[in-house]
Amino acid sequence: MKRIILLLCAGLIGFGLSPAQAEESATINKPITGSSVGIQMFGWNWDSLATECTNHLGPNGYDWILTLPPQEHKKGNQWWVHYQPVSYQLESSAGTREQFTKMVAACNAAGVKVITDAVINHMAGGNGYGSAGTEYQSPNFAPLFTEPDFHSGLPQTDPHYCSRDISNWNDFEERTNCKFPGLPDLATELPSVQQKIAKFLNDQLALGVSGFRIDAAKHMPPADLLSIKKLLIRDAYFVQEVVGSNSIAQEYLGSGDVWAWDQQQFATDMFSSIGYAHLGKGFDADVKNYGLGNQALTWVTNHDTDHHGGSVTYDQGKLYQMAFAWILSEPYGKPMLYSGYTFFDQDAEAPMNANQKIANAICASSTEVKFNKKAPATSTYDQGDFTCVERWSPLAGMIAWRDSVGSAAKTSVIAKAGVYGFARDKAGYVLFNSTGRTYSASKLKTGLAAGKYCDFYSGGKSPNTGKGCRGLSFTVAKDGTLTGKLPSFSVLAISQASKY
Ligand code: LM2
Ligand code: CA
Repeated sequence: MKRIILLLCAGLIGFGLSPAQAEESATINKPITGSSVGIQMFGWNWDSLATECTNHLGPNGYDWILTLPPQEHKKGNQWWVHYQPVSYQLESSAGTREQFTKMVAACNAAGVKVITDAVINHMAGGNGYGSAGTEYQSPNFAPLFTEPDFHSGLPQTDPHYCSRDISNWNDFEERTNCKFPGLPDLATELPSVQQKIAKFLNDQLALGVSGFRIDAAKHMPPADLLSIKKLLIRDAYFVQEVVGSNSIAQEYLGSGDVWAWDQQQFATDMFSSIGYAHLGKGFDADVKNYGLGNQALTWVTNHDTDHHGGSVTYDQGKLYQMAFAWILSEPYGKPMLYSGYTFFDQDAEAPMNANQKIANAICASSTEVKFNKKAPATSTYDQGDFTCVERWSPLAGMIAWRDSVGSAAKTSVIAKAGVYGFARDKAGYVLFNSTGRTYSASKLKTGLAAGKYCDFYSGGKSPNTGKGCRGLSFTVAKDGTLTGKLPSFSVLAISQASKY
């Protein structure tokens, strides 16, 4: 994609923009497609994120980041206070408005789009059961919403009136009008409420944000989200959180992209324990039933599954790293990786300063997962370490591999006892060994031309000369087959671009 950006820049410079401004504008307007790679940067404050975009996210090929919710939130030592807005001021424990603004500019200049988490279904709760939700708004600013702006504050005759918590999570009226447990539910069908939400999102768009993760989208009617979208100053990207079944997610395809929950289950099944990667064999058949077209984001874990359970995590060491490599290898979906911090208490906020602000993120020097040498499917992080997934060189290698195979179709799938692999039609080959033993591959059909190939996962071609190989080397025979040894808990990723 780099060449396209340069051309766009050249065009924009013609309109009087500096090269930096042109790069920023090209980044903001670059669409998120199947060839884009995103990463959720959970628990990162704005200052740390700004330097990470410049030094690692941009250089490693990440196209977009998902940040913490940027608005003022309820105070507390738990990460989930960010999901309880008390005003729409861009002031949070992750940083001030000024720091946020600088971060967005730095990321755009590094070619990394900024998607923020937009908590617009509700405001902060507390012991607020039955209340209209106004009492928990910021003491620092004039209250944003008044009682009739909440579903619990509507006349009881209003069809949208509801003052209790959701108990049936799939019923449309209940899941959209009642409270996400304890959280005052905004009457998002009201134009006056929609305008306030749009103003909040427009404020961010004006600062260079490219789009939003719509938090709790399942709890707002798609029609309300579309109305809000129409009030925006630009065509912003929406990815909607519709937890659970794909059939409900399908209702939201008119207002943006969604996450593929069934795919995440596959990642969990394939990489939570040693020796199950071969389950990937069933993935293509499963995808056919998703009904999400090309609007699905694929993922391994997010802040919810990371803290509450239900996914592969950093605890799984090398298997965790392989799970990310897997979503980067499949042609299906728009992959989003996850970079967070380690914890013993699942409610714990990222490490904070004495002034109750999130501390700067510190990355271990390691450029890959900190795995336990004796048990590579476990890890050796200390509490509060940042995992810094965006710095892992095996994944930077996989991003380069993904770019190099483009949209080539998947062919020649093999699956046996913890091993899974496939070709990307004449363009590349990938193989996963999730077992604790070396796998001796014999005559695997790669469809690649005969020659020597350098593996992207273990190091890739030398970046300086483009000639030597820093990783493992594999040979493809005249008949297009590969025979060689793949180490335990590892991935082989070669493509036309890694021939040397
Ligand atoms: C989401 N997606 O749709 C977020 O991904 C998820 O992280 C949010 O829940 C949720 N929706 C609401 O925005 C998190 C966290 C909850 C937490 C809420 C609100 O997973 O545990 O709920 O944020 O902070 C907490 C308490 C809960 C209490 C509630 C209200 O855990 O027990 O309910 O606050 O006081 C009475
Ligand atoms: Ca709602």
